[in-house]
Amino acid sequence: FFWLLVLFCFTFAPLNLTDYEAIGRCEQEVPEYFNFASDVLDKWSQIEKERKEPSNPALWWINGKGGERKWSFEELGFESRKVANVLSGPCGLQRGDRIIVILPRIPEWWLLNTACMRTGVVFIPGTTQLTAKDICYRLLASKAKCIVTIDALAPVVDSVASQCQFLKTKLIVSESRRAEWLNFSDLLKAAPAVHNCVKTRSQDPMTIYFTSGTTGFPKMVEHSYGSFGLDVVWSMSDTGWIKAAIGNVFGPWFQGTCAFVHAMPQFDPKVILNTLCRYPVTTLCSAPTVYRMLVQHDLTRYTFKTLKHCLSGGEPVNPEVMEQWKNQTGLNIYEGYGQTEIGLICGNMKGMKIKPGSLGKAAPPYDVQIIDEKGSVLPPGEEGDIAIKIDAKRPFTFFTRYVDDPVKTASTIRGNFYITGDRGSMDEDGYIWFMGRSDDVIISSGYRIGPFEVESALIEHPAVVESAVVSSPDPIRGEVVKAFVVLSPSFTTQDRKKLACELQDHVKKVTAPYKYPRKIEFVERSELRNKEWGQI
Ligand code: BCO
Repeated sequence: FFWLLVLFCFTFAPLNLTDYEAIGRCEQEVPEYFNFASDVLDKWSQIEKERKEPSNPALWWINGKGGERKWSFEELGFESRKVANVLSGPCGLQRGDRIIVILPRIPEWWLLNTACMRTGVVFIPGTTQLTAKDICYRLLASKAKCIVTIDALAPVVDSVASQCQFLKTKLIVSESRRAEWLNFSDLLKAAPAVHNCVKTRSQDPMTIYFTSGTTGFPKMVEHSYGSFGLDVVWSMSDTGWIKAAIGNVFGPWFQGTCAFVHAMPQFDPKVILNTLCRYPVTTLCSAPTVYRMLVQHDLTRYTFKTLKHCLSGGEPVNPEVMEQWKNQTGLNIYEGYGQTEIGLICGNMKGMKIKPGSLGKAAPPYDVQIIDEKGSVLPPGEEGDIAIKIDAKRPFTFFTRYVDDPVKTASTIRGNFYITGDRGSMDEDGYIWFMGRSDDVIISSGYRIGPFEVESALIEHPAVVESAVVSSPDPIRGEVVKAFVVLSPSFTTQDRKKLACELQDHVKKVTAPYKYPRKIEFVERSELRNKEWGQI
């Protein structure tokens, strides 16, 4: 999305247009030094002052309960410099240190994100669905020195903090005080407003995302300062995912555009539809599952006065939902295909002919090809691995590495190509068609779920002897998690319906709830053996 948005809106960017285009096409070197806060945000702040007329806000946040905050680029700069002083002062963080930020969609998340750029502290976002086990794993694996969260998750952090030897500071965003935790608002009030942004090299680490794989626990995808544009852009992604960075930070702010945020405690299609009627949102970006849920409602009862452009990403969008959305709103859904490691890979750019069901064409600066197992490019129409040509130089927009995992990092390269892990084909016009994952990662409602993580959670329940977790088709969520479970002999007589609910609740407690198996099938080993031997 980053490149998609940047490309749409080059004209408005404060930096030199020709430079951007040339860098995007890999014809010009990436600048040695780049920092989004000083090189983009502070420039917009300057432009705002020179315009001497009211501009669109940089951030427009509402919470549906009357709470509202609007910040200009100048206000964003002022507040984020104070937060930068909180990080390097009371929190004791230095450039290169890592911080885990587990916050819902509240303005403080945007301030901390920007403050990390100003201080050179590496920002590691996490979804608020994380459990004690997930948080402990992330703290240990990342060696983060500081964690920031809210009241609801502070006790969860405390329950594992003693096992996390690298954790030095806990910062709470709350109106009340908590023992052993620094209070964000107290520190912010006292913090000085002057801060000099660090000079960062384009290749310096900026953000780390945890992303699931088929085996083992989530990997750490590292992005650099180099790897990442007058509209009101509402991108609904949870703050824990790269889509929030692309759609709610870098994309809109590169153009000097307003990032609109609705802090919905719970996903509710009616709230989304009413918000689109009430607020001047011009661009909407969300997972296809959201569109699938929205078209279940009678959309003719709602008038979206300003909505002009709809984007989707995170999972494939089906032609039926595109048609239903178009019939009811008159608007197309422009699908983007990407991943945590790379950002946007293919997309349906504005003005381009949309072929429903395809991922669109390669997004600059990428040369996307379909290749076979030897690394040879396949002709149009043939299925293979969706790959990105890297030639001698790795594109600067790529993640830098999987942290602490050089073997895994190397395994993504085949000859002159980066392997996405997805299968597909390309047609004669250069459109890419998605076929599925080449591994067992499950893409449900836009979430990437590793079967190993769900199996690990299930096995912790006394009723489970063994389990195998796979994807299962679903009309709304695209895919859902399905678990085949072999029960312990002492549980075989129990009510299966109740037991399935118990196992689902158990998984929701052990790991982030979005991963829970929405389908469970109990199987017996003998059944599997008999099936194998053809006796059933
Ligand atoms: O559906 P259920 O009610 O049975 O379960 C839901 C929640 O109720 C439950 N839950 C949440 N917090 C809980 C909890 N249960 C117990 N304790 C808690 N604290 O867990 C289930 C969570 O599922 P969900 O998140 O799918 O919920 P929901 O409300 O159905 O949301 C629907 C969507 C569409 C809004 C949501 O699935 C979503 O946000 N999907 C998009 C994900 C996304 O942004 N992906 C992009 C990743 S980045 C990327 O792909 C790279 C692209 C460049």
